[in-house]
Amino acid sequence: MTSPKDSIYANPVGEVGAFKFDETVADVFPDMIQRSVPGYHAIISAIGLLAGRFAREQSVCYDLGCSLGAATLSMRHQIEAENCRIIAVDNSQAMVTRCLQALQTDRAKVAVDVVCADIREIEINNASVVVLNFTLQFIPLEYRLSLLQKIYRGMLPGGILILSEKLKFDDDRQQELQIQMHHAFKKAQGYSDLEISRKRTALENVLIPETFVQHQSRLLQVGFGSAEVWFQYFNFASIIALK
Ligand code: GEK
Repeated sequence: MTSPKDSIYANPVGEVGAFKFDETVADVFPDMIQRSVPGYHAIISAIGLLAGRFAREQSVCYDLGCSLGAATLSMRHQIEAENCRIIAVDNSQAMVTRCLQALQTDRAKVAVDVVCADIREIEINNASVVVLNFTLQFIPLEYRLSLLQKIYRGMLPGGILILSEKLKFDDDRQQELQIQMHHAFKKAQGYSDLEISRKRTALENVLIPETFVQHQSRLLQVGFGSAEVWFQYFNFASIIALK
C-alpha cells in the first residue's frame, strides 16, 4: 500500500492534542506505520504465513484493530482452508471506509467482513486465528484481561493469537536505550526531532506499553498453553500465543 507522506507533527505551531485515529491519520496511515514501527512489513507478511498454516476449514480469522486491513489482506492471500472467512474490526470509521476501499481492489477469494465496532463489544466465535497487530496497546489497561479472556474463549483448540505490541522494559537503562534506538529508527526514516517529540506527546496516555512478562503472564492466565516472542526489533515485538 502506498500513501501520502505523514507530516502531521511537522508543524511546530500550536498545542499537541491527544492522538486520534481520524481522517487525517487514516489518509497517511500506511506511510506513518511503516516509518514508525520497526519491522512492520516483516510482521505483516508473517501474519499471512501463520494464517496459511493455522486457518481451519469452516472457521473465522479475526483482525482486531484492522486499520486499513494490511494484516487482513496478507491473511487473505495465504489462507487455503475451505469456507474460512475473515472478520476485520476497527472502531475508527475513517479506517473502516478506507479498508473497504482497499478490499474492493483485491481479488483474493476468502470472504471478508469489515465491521466498525469496538473490539471490546464484539463476539468472538469459532476462531482459528486472531490478530491483535499493535491494537491492544490502545485498549485501556483495565479492559485488557477481559478482552483476552473473550478472545481465548472464542478460539478453537489449536488456534493462534498473534499479539504485536510496543514494549516497555523494567530495567531503566534498557528502557532508555530501546526508546532512543526507536527514535534513531524514526530519524533514519525521515522524521525530524520535532515530529518525533510531538508524536510522543500525542501518544502519551493513549498508547500504554507493557513489558513482555506482563503480556505473557496475562496470556497464560487466560488459558493459553504458551506465549513466546517470535519477532522483535528494538521495543516492538510480536508474540505467538497458542491455545
Ligand atoms: C495493521 N492492525 O496495520 N476497538 C476497535 N479498534 C480499535 C480500538 C477499539 N477499542 N482501539 C483502537 N483501535 C493494524 C494497525 S493501529 C496501530 C493497528 C498503530 C484501532 C484504531 O482505530 C487503529 O486503527 C488500530 O486500532 C491501531 O496491522 O497505529 O500503532
